[in-house]
This record gives sequence, structure tokens and C-alpha cells, in this order.
Amino acid sequence: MTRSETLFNRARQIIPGGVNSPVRAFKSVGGIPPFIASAQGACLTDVDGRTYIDYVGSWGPMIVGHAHPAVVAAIQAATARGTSFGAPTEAEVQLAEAIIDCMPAIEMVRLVNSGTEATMSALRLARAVTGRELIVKFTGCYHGHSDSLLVEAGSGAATFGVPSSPGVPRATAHSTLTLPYNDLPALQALLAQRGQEIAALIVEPVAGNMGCVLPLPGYLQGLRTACDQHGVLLILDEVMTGFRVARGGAQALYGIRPDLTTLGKVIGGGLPVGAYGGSRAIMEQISPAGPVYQAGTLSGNPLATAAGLATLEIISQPGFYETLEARSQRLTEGISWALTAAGIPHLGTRVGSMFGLFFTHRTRVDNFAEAAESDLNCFNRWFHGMLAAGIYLAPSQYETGFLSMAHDDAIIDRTIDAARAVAKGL
Ligand code: KE4
Repeated sequence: MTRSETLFNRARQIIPGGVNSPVRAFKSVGGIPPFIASAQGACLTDVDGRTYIDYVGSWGPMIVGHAHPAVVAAIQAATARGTSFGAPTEAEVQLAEAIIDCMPAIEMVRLVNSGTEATMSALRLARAVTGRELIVKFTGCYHGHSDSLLVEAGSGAATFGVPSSPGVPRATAHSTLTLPYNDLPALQALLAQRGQEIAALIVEPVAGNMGCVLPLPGYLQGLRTACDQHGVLLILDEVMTGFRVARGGAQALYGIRPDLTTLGKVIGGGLPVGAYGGSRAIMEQISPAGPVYQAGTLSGNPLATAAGLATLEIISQPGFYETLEARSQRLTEGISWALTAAGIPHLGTRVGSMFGLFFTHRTRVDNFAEAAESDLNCFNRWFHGMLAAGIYLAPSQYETGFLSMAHDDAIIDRTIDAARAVAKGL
């Protein structure tokens, strides 16, 4: 029995599913998740001494690579000055300024501890400033686990949501309407009918939680226009895309100005940071400046802000995104060639250094229903074949892969070689 297996058995006795976040348990792909002992650059090492090339990157934060010397040094220096004060610090001001410098739509920002807190707070704020109660989300998009967002489509599109988890009150789910992603007419019809009741719509500008699904041309601009026509706030959930697909996030890449933006992952550099921001007029409604309450013991934590600031400094260096783009393109093209050579039907998707792979005959996947047509058995064989070859991919068809600046040409070549060998056996 491997040490990971021993630890997993021990963990399952005292932690639900043996993990502190469900996707880590490998339930959809099967098998025992490697317990990680350490990470460096592009690689993870598990407790049995096995090393993997990592394309999960802690689900997005590790864009500069694991244990980057500058990030480690910043955290170590902050630690020596004390780990938490529960009082304002200069680093929080600096991180807020760094975020605002990259995203002009954000004039004011509040730091929290996770993406879930960011989206939950942004929705409360949107309801408060509009005086409306309904929200709209899109099937297949994930925005964290607050009650309003653990909702799936009801009987038909645009009907009231139903809880996607036990414990979510029906009344809460009833306040969330769900629509298919990339379907502008469906949104326009809903807003024409109920726009005056809707506070906000929240959307992943590039969907990363149904696999990697891109917005259709004009879709995001269409959301913006539809929201403007009905006084609905547009919340871009950039927890995953923020500072990932571009330094200014998807809103810069696609030229969309949201009313509110939610952030996480990269801005914490691997430590717990989330954030939400928008215009001064909206954000000044947040306590203590305004009446909308939101708080957090460890919000703006000195270690987390140090890690975030060090990370944002690295990604702001000239050529960072251009290099990441070139490497990401070479990786995903190499994998696709390997699968094509082996005669495996697939569709690769990518925006910047976030990428997906569907085992499907489809030439496009525009929404969750189409993503769900993929061959999950083939995905699982692919996942385990690559894991055995030392390549650590996201353990679910409905997740997204991430590159870091530490994924150099040698790492990418090794990955493509592994893909060639695994593809032949699919
Ligand atoms: P957290 O609460 O996990 O920090 O962020 C929630 C969240 C919000 N918005 C988007 C677009 C997200 O992708 C996430 C979280 N992403 C998942 C990965 N698909 C985190 C991994 C996990 O749940 O363990």
C-alpha cells in the first residue's frame, strides 16, 4: 500500500471524503489521489516520492510556478513580522492599488478570503444597490458554494432554480434563475419578461467549470447591452480568469466593462485571498462606508497580501503573458496532434494559459449540455494514463488545466511525449 493510500484511508475516517474540497478526492475519475508532499516550479512530489508535471496549479493560483523564490521570500519576511493583526496594513492598500491598476472597471475593492466570499458578497451588494432580489446564473458556471449559487435549472430554462445541494432553502434557490451559457436570446427573453425584478447576472467570462468553454463572439457584449437595457448589474466572475487570461483579466481581453468583478486565486499567490470591486458609487455601499454588511477576521491577511503582491509583481514583468501564450499554444497543439494521430475524437479549447479537452466528435462546445455529451470513460482513461506517465491533470472532465511560467520547453516536450504514448492506448 502506498503512503497516499494509507493517508487517504486515515483521512476518510475524520475528514468528509478524506479531502477539504470535493474535487480533490478523484471521485469522478476513480483511484487514490496522490497526497502531495511538496512542489517546485512546474512539478509536484507526492508522499511516495513520485514527481508529476502539474497542470492543476492549485486550480489557478500558481501562475508563476510553485514555491517561486520571490513569493516564498515575501511570505517568509511577512511571517517574521507577525501573521495576522486584525487591523489595517499597508500591504492591503498596495494590493488594492495593484488590482485597480490592472482593472479600470474597479475603482474600489474589498479583499476577502475566497472566491466564494467574493461572489456571495458581490451578489448581496448588487441586491442592495438595485433593491431587486432575483439573480441570474448560467448552467455549468460555478461561483463558489454560497446558497444562492448552488442552484441548477428548474424544469425548463429560465424557470426558478432548484437547489443543487441539500441544505439550500427552496426559497433561496427560487431567487436564482438559470439559463444556458452562450444563449443570448434566452437572456434577452428573460429580461424582457422579468428584467425589472433582477438585481444582477453573474457569469464566468470564460467558463472554466464545465471544462474550458469560450464565450461565443459577441456574447459578453450582448450580456452587457442586455443588462444596460434593464438596469441589471453585470458581475464578471473572474476568480479563475482574473490575471490568468490577461493582466487585466477577461474584461480586458474581451473589452467588457462589468459593474462588479470578483477575483481570487492568482491575487493570493497560493494563499487565501478573494476580492470584489467595482465603481466607487457601488462599492461605497459596503460597510463601514455604507449599510451593506460584509466582514472577515483574516481578510487582507499580511501573509496572503504579501504572496499576492509578489505574484502580481512577477506577472507584470514585460513579456510574461506573451511567453505564457506561446507555451500554452505549443502544449495544447502538441496534445491535439497526439490525439489526432491516434485517431481519438476530441476538441481542445484554450484562452491564454487556461485550457480544456473534451473527448467528443463535436467541433464546438458552447454550453454545459454539449460538454456533458463528452466521453467521460475516455477522459478517465486519458487522465489515468497521463497520471501514470507523471502528468497531473485536473481529475474531472468539467475542470480546466493551467500552465505556469515554470512550464518551460523541456516540460512541455515531456508532456507531449507522454500524450503521444497515452493516446495510442486510449
Ligand atoms: P473558492 O471559494 O474555491 O476560492 O472560489 C470559488 C470559485 C468562484 N468562481 C470561479 C469561477 C471558480 O472557478 C471558483 C473555484 N474554482 C474551483 C475549481 N473549478 C476551485 C477548486 C475546488 O473547488 O477545490
